[in-house]
Amino acid sequence: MRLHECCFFPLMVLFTMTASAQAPPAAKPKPAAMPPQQAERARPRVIVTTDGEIDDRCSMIRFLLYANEFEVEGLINSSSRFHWLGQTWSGVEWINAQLSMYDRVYANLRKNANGFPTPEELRGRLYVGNIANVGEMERDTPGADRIVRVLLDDRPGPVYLQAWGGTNTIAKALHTIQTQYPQQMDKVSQKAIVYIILDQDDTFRKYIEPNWPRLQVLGSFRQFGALAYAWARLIPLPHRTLFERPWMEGYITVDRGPLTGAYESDNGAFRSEGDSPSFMHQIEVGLRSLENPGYGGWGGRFAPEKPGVNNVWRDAEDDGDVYKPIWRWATAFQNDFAARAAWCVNSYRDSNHAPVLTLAGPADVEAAAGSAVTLDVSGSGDPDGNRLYYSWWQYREPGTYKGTVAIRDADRGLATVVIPADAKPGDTIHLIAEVTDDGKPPLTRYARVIVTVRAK
Ligand SMILES: [Ca+2]
Ligand SMILES: [Ca+2]
Repeated sequence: MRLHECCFFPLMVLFTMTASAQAPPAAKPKPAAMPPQQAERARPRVIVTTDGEIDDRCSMIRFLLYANEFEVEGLINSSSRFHWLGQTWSGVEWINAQLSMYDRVYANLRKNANGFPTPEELRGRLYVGNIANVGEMERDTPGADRIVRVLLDDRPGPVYLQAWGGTNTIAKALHTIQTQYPQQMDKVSQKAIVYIILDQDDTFRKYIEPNWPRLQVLGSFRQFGALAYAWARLIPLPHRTLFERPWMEGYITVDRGPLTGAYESDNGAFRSEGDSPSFMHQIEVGLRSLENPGYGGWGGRFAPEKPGVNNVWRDAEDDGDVYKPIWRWATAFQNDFAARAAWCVNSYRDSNHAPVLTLAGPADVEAAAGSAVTLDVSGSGDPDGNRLYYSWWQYREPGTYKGTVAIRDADRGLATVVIPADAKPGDTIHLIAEVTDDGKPPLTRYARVIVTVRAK
């Protein structure tokens, strides 16, 4: 192991000590030497459009470490109001350069998880989109054409169109569909989901929003800031520790091979990955965040912008903090990033892999006020045989019941929640099982049970 075990995150030590006093020892299956062959699940189809800013380049390294979680249908250069051809433009070769680094760690990544695309497959998905100017959506480009082909194909959606820069290449593709295949607009409105970071040109508000009123758009117009250049001001302690230089050098950028070695840190610290929420939203960790933009997950949480008028969702707040829907998960997603950085150089046996949660019973439950609901993930396991620590908690903001519920045995796999007497029929209560292993780094997965209150 090359991990620096001396500087482990202090909160986890505290959490581990507290939990170990109460939690029963979990069964220790024999650690496997290879990634378990899991049933093939449908992976989200994704298309990245990027303006190549330094923080896009940081985000792309994280993206490539998660490439097995997606069907990568396109990696497309686009412009933004910050960058276009000839204007602080980093060229189109940087993705190729990163794929060369990916090539060098690919064999090791495959030892640790199934489904990583070959470097050749990813190279075959590189396209140049609309880069000639800010907001340029007149030219036919290979990038825009690629988006058209994927949206019109016979395979099911959703297809996530990620705007790491401007939405202009996506807008060009949608305009082509509107003018050449108008009978396909309903299908495409159902199939595509656009995830916008910041809104970096005027093609969304001027073209996409008025012409595609039923297309689902997730606008991380402010929330992405938690992972952008101002992270040190917006992410509170103790999470912030996992972005500072000692942690980044200890777990990501040093001794983890050429891919994360190419990470353009800020004097050793996390620089900015403002665009990462657009794909972290689609990493399946059990939070059910793809079911409804209001549920929330690693890519943030959203609320309808103009209900009944359009299908645009934007930055929701947790506890009055627009950044919290992202930073509340930061310790977990940074440790997950660290595990994947270690996958680049370590064998399966010397790496950590996430717990696999098993929820007994339905994830959607109806219960009357005053009744008790059993919450059971006690059948969960860990592919490395790690011990598991459990925390059940109420994610209050996505639910319509705004009071607090009491959870009995919240630090056990098997817990009970009593539905409060003042909960009204139709109210919803979101309960999260957060399950963390004792591997290095510790890895977390989740289950979400949504209780809908019914009449007695
Ligand atoms: Ca960008
Ligand atoms: Ca593990």
